[in-house]
Amino acid sequence: MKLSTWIGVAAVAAVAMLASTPAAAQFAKPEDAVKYRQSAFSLMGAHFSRIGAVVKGEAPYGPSVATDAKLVETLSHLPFAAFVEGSDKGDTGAKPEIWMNREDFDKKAKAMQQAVAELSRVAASGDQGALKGAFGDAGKACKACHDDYRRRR
Ligand code: ASC
Repeated sequence: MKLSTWIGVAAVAAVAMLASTPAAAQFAKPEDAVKYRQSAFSLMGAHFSRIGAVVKGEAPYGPSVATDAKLVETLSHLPFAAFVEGSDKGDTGAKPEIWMNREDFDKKAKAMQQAVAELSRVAASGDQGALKGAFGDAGKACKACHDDYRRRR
């Protein structure tokens, strides 16, 4: 095998190893996982709220809607790998029920990811009339999880 082929094979193997690293191994301490997911949710909330302001007529409709929606879509893929075992304690609003009903939690997470992907699609299409509905659906998907799995703080 040529050297360049070997380098290619090694690179693919390295990426595959990184991608399959268990989520827990990506965080030195449970608090790091809590901080990571809170950061992602905080950014999601900030950009989602900006779209909310447009939907409510408090801010003008414009290209920022598509940018904000794309960010929310991208960010929606970050938090869930950080719900590692043992990170239900400390400064977190995550209820222990997440780890007791992981399948349902993951299902709701996926539903949210699909709803914000649809919101992003609508926002990118420039169809202003469809924005409110897609925003509402995404908000409902956020809330479905919060109702069951987020502690009031
Ligand atoms: C937000 C935000 C949430 C969701 C949720 C939707 O802007 O910070 O957590 O929307 O309230 O129901």
